[in-house]
Amino acid sequence: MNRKLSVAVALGALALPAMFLASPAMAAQACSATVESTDAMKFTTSNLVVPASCKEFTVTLKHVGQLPKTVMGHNFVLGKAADISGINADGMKAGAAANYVKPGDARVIAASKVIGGGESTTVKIPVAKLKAGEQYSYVCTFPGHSAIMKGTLKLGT
Ligand SMILES: [Cu+2]
Repeated sequence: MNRKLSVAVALGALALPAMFLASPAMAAQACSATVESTDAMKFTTSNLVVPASCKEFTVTLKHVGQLPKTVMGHNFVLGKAADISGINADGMKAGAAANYVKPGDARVIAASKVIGGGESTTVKIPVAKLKAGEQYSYVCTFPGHSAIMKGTLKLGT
């Protein structure tokens, strides 16, 4: 089995139990999204809207490139738009061992680990922490990436 296929199979196996957990009322709006990241230091999705009916919103971060995480690592870190530059600066200082997120940073709403090419990870956003009308941002806090690797997120209806 080639690598891409085995990743797809693994993701399918993860998605199945999640579908059984969702109640019929929640099935109408997807409580998950996939964000791809690349060797060109980009997120392929630049904005996300989280349905207010979701309890948890799961983001699957995929690295569709080939470079290792020490060179072109990516993560997904969410905070209020106003907090994101501070989160990023402190995350860079925290270093690779901390996945470039300051341990215990109360401004961080959700953060994934850092992944390299061919890998994928998931991060769960607790929807109760999102307020209507507030602007949120997600970035990759790998050093030097956040200026380009960023997107906006808001709570929908
Ligand atoms: Cu990155």
